[in-house]
Amino acid sequence: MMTKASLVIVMATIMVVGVFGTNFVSDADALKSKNGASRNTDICGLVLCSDYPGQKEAFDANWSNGFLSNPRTVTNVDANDHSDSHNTSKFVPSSHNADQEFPAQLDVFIHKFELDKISADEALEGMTEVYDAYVKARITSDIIDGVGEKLSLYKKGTFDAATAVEAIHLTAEPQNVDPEYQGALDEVIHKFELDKISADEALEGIKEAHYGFVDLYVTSEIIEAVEGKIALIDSGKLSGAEAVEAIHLTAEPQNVDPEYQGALDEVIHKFELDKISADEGLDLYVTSEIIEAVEGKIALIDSGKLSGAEAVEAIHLTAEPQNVDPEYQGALDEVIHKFELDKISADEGLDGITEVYDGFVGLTITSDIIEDVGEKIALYNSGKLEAADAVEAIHLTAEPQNVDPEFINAVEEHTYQLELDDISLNKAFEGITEVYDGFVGLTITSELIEDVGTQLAVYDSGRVSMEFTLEEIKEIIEKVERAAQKSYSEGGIPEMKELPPNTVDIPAGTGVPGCEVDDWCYMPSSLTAHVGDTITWINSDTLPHTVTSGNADADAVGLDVPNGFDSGFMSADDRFEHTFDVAGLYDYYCQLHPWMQGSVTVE
Ligand SMILES: [Cu+2]
Repeated sequence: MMTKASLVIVMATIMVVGVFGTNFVSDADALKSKNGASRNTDICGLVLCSDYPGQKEAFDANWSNGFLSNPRTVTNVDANDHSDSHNTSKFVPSSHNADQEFPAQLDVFIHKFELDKISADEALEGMTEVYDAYVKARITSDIIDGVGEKLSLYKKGTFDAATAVEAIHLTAEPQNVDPEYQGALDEVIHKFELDKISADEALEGIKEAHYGFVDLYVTSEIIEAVEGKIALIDSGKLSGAEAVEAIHLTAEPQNVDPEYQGALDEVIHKFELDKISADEGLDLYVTSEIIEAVEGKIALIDSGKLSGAEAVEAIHLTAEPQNVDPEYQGALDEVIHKFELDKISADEGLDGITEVYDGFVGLTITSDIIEDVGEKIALYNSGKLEAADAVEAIHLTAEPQNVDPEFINAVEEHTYQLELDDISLNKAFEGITEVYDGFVGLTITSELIEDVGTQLAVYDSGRVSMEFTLEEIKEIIEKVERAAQKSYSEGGIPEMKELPPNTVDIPAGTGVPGCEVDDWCYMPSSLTAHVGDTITWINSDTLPHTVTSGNADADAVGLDVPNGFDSGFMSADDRFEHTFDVAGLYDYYCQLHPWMQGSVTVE
């Protein structure tokens, strides 16, 4: 059993404390200091100073320059001479970008007030004029309305001048409210975590910072959520370190899931190491989608539907949804791999796959991939897919990232053979149609497969020729391929794989020009061997390649070269071997991608 106190300690140790430069002071008078450089506000125009290029110093300099070169934007308030404050503004409000323009207009007065160039009353006078200009132009927005409310609170005497300026400042820049608020709370919470203050002192400080905002009538979803926690403290449901932790997480919702996962992980890890049994509870009134999903699992345990280790595993995966698909894929792969190695039959493979599937469903854990595999199992059970077909369909469904490469490989086997004059147009077309029907028959599809299907349907309608359709299909595939190859080649020079001696790798990304620049189309591109040695080439690309004697400009290539060789079409993962019985220099290239060149020197 994990107590709340120990949970807080766990959380504290995994916690990353965000400390803002902000130093929120609830007394608005204190916001205005004697000189601009040590102002207690961290807002530079519309953004936090930490986000302003060049930060506070640059903002102050830019503001002064802007003011000197374009005093019009400062309306009727002159920093050095207040006597001309009756001058009217030439400023004309616009409606299309009011929420940028309006705060910027107010900012001029706020900034001058903060730099002690004008009094709070003068600032309010200028801001009232800006506000009135918008009201007169009948331009409104949430921000303008919010500022109007603050101005009327000032007129009613609810706010003194300096408080009103600060309230307007935050109202005009709602994007800064949460960061400022979080920063103000963080400062107190951090002191507590460093044991500099007690939990009670921390709660006092939190309330002070919180009510600083509430008293300014400034609010946000986060501020309201913290208000809820403070109400729980006042009602006695939360107290001490617990309450500080609840407020900390409420104020920084982005930290809830990582912290929750970390706390669960600690417990789960102990269980996995057989150090404890599975039983624990959380009661900080902090929630999230993940927390609610785990709550659902706990309800299943309580209802007796899940038990012991099963329940721990279900909660583990629920708390870390990013791990569901990899775990599931890994479990399926184990079974599928055995089938591919002929160690089990397709029926046995399906039994294993079904067991894995039922295992996840039994834990009420699911995902798009798990559901899609479930559909394939149902198709097999209904007799619509045969065992071996079903295994293949499930394999591709469980690893959707492999669908397009497999499809492309299968289609290109036919288009390249046609290009090499090994088969006729009719035969190639027939082969491609079969590939398409094969994937559709396995109820496996993708955008690429659907696009190819559309071209085949157009051909079936009799409106276009076989040549035209084939060209269209090749173009569709090449587009997808170019995108994939481009992303490979943008990865720079691939790392040299650890291969047995006398082995040459054909890396991914060689199907588009570029590999020749740094000479990695074949790796290594030149190799020295001895008479009688056998060299092996491995195609690690998703595209087919060849290893062919000669080069694109040679009169004779492949087997027409004395002691020459030719791999023919090598699909992904295919290997080609050649034994060199005669000493000499052997150039070779790829017939499909002639920029790919390599050589073997035989001594
Ligand atoms: Cu090639």
